[in-house]
Amino acid sequence: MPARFTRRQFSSLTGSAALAASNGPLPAAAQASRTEPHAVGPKTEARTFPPGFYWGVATAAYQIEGAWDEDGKGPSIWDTFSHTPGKIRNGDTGDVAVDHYHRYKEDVRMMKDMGVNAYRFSISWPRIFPNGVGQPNQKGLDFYNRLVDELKAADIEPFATLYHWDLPQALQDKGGWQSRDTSQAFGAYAGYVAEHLSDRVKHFFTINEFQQLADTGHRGVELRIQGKTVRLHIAPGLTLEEGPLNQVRHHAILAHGLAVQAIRAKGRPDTKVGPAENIPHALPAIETSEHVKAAETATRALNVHFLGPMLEGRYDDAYLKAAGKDAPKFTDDEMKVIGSPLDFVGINVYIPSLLVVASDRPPGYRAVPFNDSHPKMFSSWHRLDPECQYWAPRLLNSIWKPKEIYITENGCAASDVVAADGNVYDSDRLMYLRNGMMHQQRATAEGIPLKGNFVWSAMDNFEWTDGYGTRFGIAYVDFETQKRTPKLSAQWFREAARRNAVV
Ligand code: PNW
Repeated sequence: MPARFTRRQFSSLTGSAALAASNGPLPAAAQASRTEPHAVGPKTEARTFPPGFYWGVATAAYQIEGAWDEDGKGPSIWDTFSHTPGKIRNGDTGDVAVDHYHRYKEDVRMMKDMGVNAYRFSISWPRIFPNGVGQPNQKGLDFYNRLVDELKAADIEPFATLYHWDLPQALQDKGGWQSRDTSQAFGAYAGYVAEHLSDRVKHFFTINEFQQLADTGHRGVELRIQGKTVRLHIAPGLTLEEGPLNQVRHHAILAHGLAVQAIRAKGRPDTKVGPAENIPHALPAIETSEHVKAAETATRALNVHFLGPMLEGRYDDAYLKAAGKDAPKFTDDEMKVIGSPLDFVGINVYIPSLLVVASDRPPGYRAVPFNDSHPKMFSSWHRLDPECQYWAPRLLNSIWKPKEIYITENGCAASDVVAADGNVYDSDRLMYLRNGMMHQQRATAEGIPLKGNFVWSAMDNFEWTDGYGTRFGIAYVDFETQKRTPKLSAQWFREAARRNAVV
């Protein structure tokens, strides 16, 4: 069964005949209002994105590929973690996932049908270097060659992420991100991939979500959501003290910088590179210059470990002072590498870290609590604030002025089920994406260089410690049969992408 929209699915939902039949013709008042000066109607000009905006979807290797030990792939820390009893809900693993390794052609076709013009996927480091370093595995590279060719043939722009958490286990066994050698190995791997793919892949993201790599993997993080504490702890599942954790954080940004330099050295001259960071940021409670300034100050303070040093080439003095003996060990040369100039900054935008107001006292802002009744989406940690999609790029832009910005992830989980008519009516995701993209559109209208958005995710997949219990796709996947069914949100996406506007 090819994963295309069936004519029946489309016409039953979007066809005008069906609409007229179920809802009747537009009431006279609504028709008349179209000609009035303050008409609210089907005009979308005001919600249009700049020409060339990328309407993308995103995935990650471990979450979709499966084929965990095929064609010479080495094990990653996620293979180890998911094979450890008790780590993943229901004992799920990514061994098969959604079998994208074998079904990539069908998946590219489905994305094309969903109106996607850019696809962010990640490359599995242990497929290319089974031991992390040393001899590359040609069969692993071949998979990505085939995928990229398929995307190009479908006119979908490939955006490749080099690290989406699946560190080769062989490197973990030698200290993982606690060792500086891992940063060096990542640089070499990035250069190798750029050398072989940059004739077709023009955009590379180095590392996905530095805080998850470092903090969530090496200590665990806690959030307060609706009055409850939510704890997240992912592979390799270590619990480090502050000093070693700061060193892991440092090695992650060093790896990023070494990858940027390797891509410049080995890739084609027109290759662009940047990080994909889950930018912690503050929302101003009220949009006045003093509260916005407070949100800027807070956002800068929230980014002292990762984006700050990457974009400024130095650690914040107050951070180093406060860390004291736990501060990372680093050299001036390393800071130059970390601050390597970037072509763009990718940001995953899900939740604000803080809601702030201005304060006369240091540090110049005051966090106000989120109400226990503040709404959330289906994931335990997912506080709902569509405004993020405006404030994250705006604050990133005003603090660091990157050349270009991409929203590399934006989406939500939902309790999706297949209805009797075969459709998946993900009303909450539809609401979420539409509202979020209104705020992205505002950012572009104000001149913020936001060039594209990648919905997380193209299809349901292995949601890390939640296993297959939390669905993020705009296409539904039956995990037994691997059948793909684009959801209602995919139909919305297709129409919005076609009109390059929020609809
Ligand atoms: C991201 N939070 O993880 C990852 O990049 C994806 O692989 C993942 O599937 C997706 O978002 C959905 O979870 C996040 O607590 C995990 O704010 C946690 C948070 C944000 C992103």
